Amino acid sequence: MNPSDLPPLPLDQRPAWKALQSHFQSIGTAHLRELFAEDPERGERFTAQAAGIFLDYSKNRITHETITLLVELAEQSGLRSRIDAMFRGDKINLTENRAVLHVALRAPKSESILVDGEDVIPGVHAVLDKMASFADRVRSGQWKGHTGKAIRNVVNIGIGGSDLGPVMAYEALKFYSQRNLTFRFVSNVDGTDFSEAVHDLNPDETLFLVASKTFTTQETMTNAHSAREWSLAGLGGDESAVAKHFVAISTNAKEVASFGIDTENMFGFWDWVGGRYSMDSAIGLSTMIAIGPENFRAMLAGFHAMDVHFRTAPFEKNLPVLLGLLTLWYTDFFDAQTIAILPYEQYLKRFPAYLQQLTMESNGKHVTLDGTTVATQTGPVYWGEPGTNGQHSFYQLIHQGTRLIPCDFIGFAKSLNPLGRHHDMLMANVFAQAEALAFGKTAAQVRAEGTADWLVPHRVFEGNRPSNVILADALTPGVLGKLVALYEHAVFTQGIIWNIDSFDQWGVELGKVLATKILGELESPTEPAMSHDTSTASLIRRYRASK
Ligand code: G6Q
Repeated sequence: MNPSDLPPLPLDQRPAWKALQSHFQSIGTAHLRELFAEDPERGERFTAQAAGIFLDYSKNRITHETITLLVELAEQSGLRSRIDAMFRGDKINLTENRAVLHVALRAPKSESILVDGEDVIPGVHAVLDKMASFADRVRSGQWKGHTGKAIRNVVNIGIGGSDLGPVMAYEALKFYSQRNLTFRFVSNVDGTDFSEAVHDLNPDETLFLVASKTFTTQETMTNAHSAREWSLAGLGGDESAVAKHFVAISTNAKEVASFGIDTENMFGFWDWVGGRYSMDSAIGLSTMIAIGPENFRAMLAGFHAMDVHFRTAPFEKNLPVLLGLLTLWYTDFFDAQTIAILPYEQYLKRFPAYLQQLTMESNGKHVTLDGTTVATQTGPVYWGEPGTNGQHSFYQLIHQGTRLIPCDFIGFAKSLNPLGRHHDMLMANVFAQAEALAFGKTAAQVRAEGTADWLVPHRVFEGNRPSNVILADALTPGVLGKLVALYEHAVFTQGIIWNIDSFDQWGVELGKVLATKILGELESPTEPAMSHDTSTASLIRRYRASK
């Protein structure tokens, strides 16, 4: 083992951590007004850019010393060697004994990454080519349904990582989508989700993409079976229709075949692709059908550009590292509980939901890799809405509430739908909100406006509320790839410092097991013998009595 691969000291014993603790005592209460007054150039200096993504992080409660110490912390945590280990294909997902290679999904053909001695890149490109030829056939109308009609509707059935990426990317890149095709996304086991999705669709023009890495997920398989029944009912019951109306995206050929889908119509991927990191794999088939293979490849190139930056840029200029470190700074030192993601771009309306899974499933962990309880807080809660809507609802709490909520504003120089003054208005709000949060409005300023004394406290804005502003030229497929990769690697950076496994998700297991047991009790024709607590048992009895 390379000495740099040795596990780091426990977080609270790393020298930079200790230095940050005392540094926090001196800077923790400093106001952004003072920080800007002391260093008028910080607005230019605390910025970084890479691959066309610009980050202004000057409105954070930091000084140069903060960044220096945070970067030292990253180094003392072994971030550099862990990045290399991920890109090399090492099995860094320790609890599942798996490599973590979403970066291979967007690597060019010329690269080579070995997993268990085998180069995975040729397989990645073979699947991409198969997806492209299928996507082209659907888009051109060449792929016919059972009755000879072209496909007009594509329904992705999947959940979690097999849904959130596809739906987010479809919404984000709708501008580039083929408009004579309708896309729907079914995820919830609630029958309403499926029923509403197909309500106005004709089975003979509808293609289902069953997206499930394991092909055993209860919600997805239940929806897929209902889709099968719905299709066959509308197509005269001929089982051979399934081949024309269902394709599978999975790693599990056996289960795909037993569902009745020809494995010829299966798009594979690999166990080294985690669900929440899978939108670049075959799980992105709906995205590719919507925007076309060329745009999909442009998206992958965007991801790759950010990968290269993350892997090679010095930490103090490294966008994902900076973003990850700043989040850790607020989470662990300011005790911030949440991070708001505020895209000022309507097409990014599902981006906060997507990041919720990426960040919270990855870093919502309470033990380190060696199984001991963490000494600090780990992953914060992510949430958000596209601007400007949030301004008229929850921004009140961000501006004047009692909690510190660091915000990421995301904006674009150009609108994809230029319309009168709309875009300038939209962007004026980005800059205004970040400015208002940082600098606020003092009692003296409020009084000077002639406000009655009793009203002054209500109208004061304390300010000192931190934010990042992320800017790009326009929301292209490539830029979307860069933005997602930016957050993926920021999550990675944090996970390495916290020394947790960002790539497992054991926390979703217990509820699944209990639900399976309870389902049997809900459906039992006779009163089931139950061993639950009294609350759960009486809820089950009440439901059984009234269903
Ligand atoms: C993501 C998780 C989880 C997963 C879903 C769907 O990282 O693993 O959200 O994507 O549970 O799993 P399948 O694709 O196997 O159906």
